[in-house]
Amino acid sequence: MVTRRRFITGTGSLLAVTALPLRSATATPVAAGSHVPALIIGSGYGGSVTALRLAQAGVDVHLVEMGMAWDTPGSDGKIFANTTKPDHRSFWLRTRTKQPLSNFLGFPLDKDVPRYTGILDAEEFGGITVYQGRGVGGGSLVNGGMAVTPRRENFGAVLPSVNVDEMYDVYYPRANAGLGVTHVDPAWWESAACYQYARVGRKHAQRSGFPFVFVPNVYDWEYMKQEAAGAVPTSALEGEVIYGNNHGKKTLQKTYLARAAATGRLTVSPLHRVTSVSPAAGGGYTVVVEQLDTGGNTTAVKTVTADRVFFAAGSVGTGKLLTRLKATGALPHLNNEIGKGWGDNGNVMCGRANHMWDATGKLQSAMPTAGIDNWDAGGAFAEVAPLPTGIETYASFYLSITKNPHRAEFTWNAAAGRVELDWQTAWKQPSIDAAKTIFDRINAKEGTIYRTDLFGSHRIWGDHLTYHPLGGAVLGKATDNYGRLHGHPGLYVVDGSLIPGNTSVNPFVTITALAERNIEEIIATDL
Ligand code: FAE
Repeated sequence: MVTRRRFITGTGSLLAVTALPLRSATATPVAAGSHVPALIIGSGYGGSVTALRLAQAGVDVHLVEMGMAWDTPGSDGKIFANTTKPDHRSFWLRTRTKQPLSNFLGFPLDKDVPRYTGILDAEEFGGITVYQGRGVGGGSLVNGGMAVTPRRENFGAVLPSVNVDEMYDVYYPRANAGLGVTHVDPAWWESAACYQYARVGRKHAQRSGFPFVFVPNVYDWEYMKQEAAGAVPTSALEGEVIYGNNHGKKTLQKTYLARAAATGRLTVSPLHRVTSVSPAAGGGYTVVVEQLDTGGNTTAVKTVTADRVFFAAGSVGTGKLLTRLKATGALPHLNNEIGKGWGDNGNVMCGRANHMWDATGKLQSAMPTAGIDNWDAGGAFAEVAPLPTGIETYASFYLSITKNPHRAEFTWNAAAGRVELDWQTAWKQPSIDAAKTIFDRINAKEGTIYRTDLFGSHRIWGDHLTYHPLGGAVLGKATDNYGRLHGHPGLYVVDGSLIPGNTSVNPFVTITALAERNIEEIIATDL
């Protein structure tokens, strides 16, 4: 039985969030030659929290986002493409899809698509593909909405210099409220056809003696109930997730960014990419911004002066930008911690083949609700993930977050003119070992086997990728204890690059809570 006690706690007060249109804010991109008080690079969690709190403090905020606004339907009447039918909207500047689940029943799933500034970036480094959201709202546009507060006793290993009481008493509750985090109704969940896959996941976890925990989400559960009842257009129940969700998910567009826009102090520039930040002669910083078309071509280059610049381009975006700006002398006083401490949050995926009597359901909600917590004993927290193919697969699918000790570093390759990341594929072995502490036992108990057809042929582990890049400008190392970059006053890091490689659970609530904590201090002290 599901009990309230079993839910992961710490979500704090839950505010209803109203969806407001962002269009008014997106219509006026930043003008070339302008002088602005605050420029934010990137509109994910860190950027959106920073935008709201600065705007509320009376600061005019310019948010520069390289991806699209995602506020206009395509020719099919929908803003976002379906998970099972990726099209030009689905991938960032690729001519062929690179789907995280690349194969099914031995058949490769990838296909050619027109090159377009689509929503999901599969950014390839030597040893790992890093998936990231692109557009106004960043990762909130593509993620599974799992809004997990780490267990308090694990927090010290995540950010040792941060006051734990403050985080759990003030900033996690504030983040959960701002994001609109809620729990699924357990009674509905018990009988909903779209969560049969999760109930099978629970049965197998519990029969092997693992703690099964419900996790909160930012999806509008009332909307999902209506989807299941056939009363509204389907979205999560249509499998919509990694290429965007057309209805029920409370993305940052509907939460933090809508509230920031409502202050009247927010300017958003979609399809604008920051390429340089350097000290300006008269104080502040010179920011170079490229305007892009939907083919990814630069149509204009703008130079803007900003009194303060907030790096919120995500772990990879911020890590790469700062590494290049330091190495090329644009920001010469950054310290030697820049680019370091990068990790993949221990992500590894796998599937299990169930018996015919353990059907997982052809209707699967794309929003996960639960996980298997073997963090203490085996170093793994496994999300029971959907496999929304529209057919019965008899498969259970999992994304594990594991205690992986490896950390990579961004470095500037001057000859090639690019930033590289030295992560090695073999570094996933500790993650596989940790995930096996759960799934070997479940397979032994159930008399089942791993699927070998999801990531290629005869391959069990999805160990080539991460959804959760973290680190690259770590709090208390590259920055002070509140994200101020050492060496250049007025420059701040506010995103997932502050977190040194792992959060023990899905990361966006922690990124949001940390941004809430840091911006409060910065507004009080620096402005
Ligand atoms: P992020 O949200 O990545 O935002 C950075 C933004 O900066 C992006 O919009 C970029 O386009 C933009 N940008 C980058 N470079 C530039 C530049 N030079 N100029 C202008 N703009 C730029 O950063 N996490 C969870 O907690 N729960 C989940 O269920 C979950 N599921 C996920 C599923 C998928 C498929 C993926 C890809 C991620 C998932 N995540 C999940 C991870 C989560 O979305 C991610 O940790 C956060 O989005 C990171 O937040 P940041 O603010 O660091």
